Amino acid sequence: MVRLLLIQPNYRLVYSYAGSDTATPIYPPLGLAYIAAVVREAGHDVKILESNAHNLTHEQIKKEIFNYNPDFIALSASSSLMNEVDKLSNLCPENVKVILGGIHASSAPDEVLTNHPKIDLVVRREGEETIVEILENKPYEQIDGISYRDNNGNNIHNKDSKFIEDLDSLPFPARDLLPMDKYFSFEARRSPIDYIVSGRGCPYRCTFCADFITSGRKLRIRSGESIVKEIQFLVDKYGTQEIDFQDDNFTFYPDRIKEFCDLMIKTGLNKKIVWKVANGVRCDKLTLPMLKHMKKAGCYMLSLGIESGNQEILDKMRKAEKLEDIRNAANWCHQVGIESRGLFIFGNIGENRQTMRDTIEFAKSLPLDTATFHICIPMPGTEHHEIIKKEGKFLDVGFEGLTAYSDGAFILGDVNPKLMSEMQKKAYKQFYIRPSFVMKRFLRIRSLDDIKLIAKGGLEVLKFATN
Ligand code: B12
Ligand code: SF4
Repeated sequence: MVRLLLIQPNYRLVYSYAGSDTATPIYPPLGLAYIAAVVREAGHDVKILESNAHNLTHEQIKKEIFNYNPDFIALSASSSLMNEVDKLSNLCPENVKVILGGIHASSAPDEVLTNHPKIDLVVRREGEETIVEILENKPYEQIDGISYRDNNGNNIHNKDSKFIEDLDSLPFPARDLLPMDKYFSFEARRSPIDYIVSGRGCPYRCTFCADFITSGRKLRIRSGESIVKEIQFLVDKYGTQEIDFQDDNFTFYPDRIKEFCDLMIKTGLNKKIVWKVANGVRCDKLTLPMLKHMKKAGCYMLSLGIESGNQEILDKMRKAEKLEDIRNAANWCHQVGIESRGLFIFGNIGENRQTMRDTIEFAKSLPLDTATFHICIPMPGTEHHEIIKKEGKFLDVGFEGLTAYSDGAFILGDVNPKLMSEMQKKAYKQFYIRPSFVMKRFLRIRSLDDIKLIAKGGLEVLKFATN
């Protein structure tokens, strides 16, 4: 038996929603919780140090590491967290192997091994099987999906590990190792809120999206039965009242959605919790009957992955979707009473001021309840990143600059940070501060909580858009 300490870095050091600390949600690190569950099942001792939820200082983290005295320390990070990863790995004792997994490790293993000397080992893609092999001291050459330095300091990348085909066979994430009372989202309708991943991977090829790097191009889904079992467990154990699905492509298989919704209704869970998909669904996969059924099964909100209001730009980003699909989806959500949030990006391939204006006008023309306008962040491993490397220019913004509310990290054609920021602020102002929208929000007030939510959300957006 070995002791593994998993560390979730504090993402609030580099990321905030619309520039607001109080509006920034605190999410559980589900990837690490999956890893922990599997490691525990394999008979090892494991702890998750949630420095994000606890807002720990480096001094406190150092103390925790010392007290737990682990054999291995493993961290998870998105690209924007890599400077923090350096600081954390410097806190680790010399004799302890330090492992990095997650999206940045999977996208840029060479970068990690070359520029982050305290990281001994990189785990690419899904880590559940690989981590157990590492802990059980299998020789590195025999472990698929890892990258490491050989004795001469050369970077070695073993062949990829296989994706886990049967997601139902995984244990639920080890939420008992997480501070479950710390997670919150200011826009949740009910609390406590929890998060579920019901599928991994996506067959589409949107140029800006990094999901395929850890999860692959094939969508693997959990059965409706397995999801409902997890929801029931969360309701029983934590009194969960709201679920947010973090899937890459939740509605891709209509039969699975039907099975899930039928079970929610049959078990009565649709009366106990509400649920939403805030990470975004494809508009072309929604139908009116599907949305009606989802509403009956407890769904109250869907984020629509719209990205752009200009067809040519959608085509260039390989979204494989028509503006008409998007308009239908937004109208149907409105018709059945499911709130919709439009997710938009500025700075896509081929954009200019006019295409960004088209996006703002399109957003305003849809019956959306909310919208977010992100600055495009070309992440390593994505097609957009490759195109900028060849035809544009990356700006030196550091890892911290790789977030959707930073100033922008590249120049490509007409797209530059100044234009993206200007249009992002315009979009927030024009979308939220218009009489018809404000009126609609006020007409929908049902409780004191609604007023608080609208006032808080409104203030944050106003602050961001006007500063
Ligand atoms: C939830 C989420 C968030 C949450 C935070 C979640 C958290 N606790 O960190 C919030 C909303 C705060 C967020 C913010 C941002 N996010 Co985000 N987010 C996600 C999302 C949708 C789901 C993550 C998740 O839970 N996945 C499910 C679990 C099971 O998978 P996993 O985390 O990948 O873990 C598996 C493997 O990666 C691996 N693994 C992971 N960690 C480790 C560690 C070890 C040691 C090992 C062995 C293995 C391992 O094993 C796990 C199990 O198989 C992903 C998309 C996605 N599908 O993953 C984007 C994603 C990670 N986010 C992304 C981005 C760009 C951002 C933002 C920059 C966006 C912004 N608005 O500015 C910020 C940056 C925040 C930050 N600094 O980390 C990109 C990251 C690209 C990159 N190279 O960094 C992704 C991939 C989305 C995308 N389409 O491109 N995000
Ligand atoms: S943006 Fe959505 S549809 Fe496009 S590749 Fe990513 S997960 Fe798939």
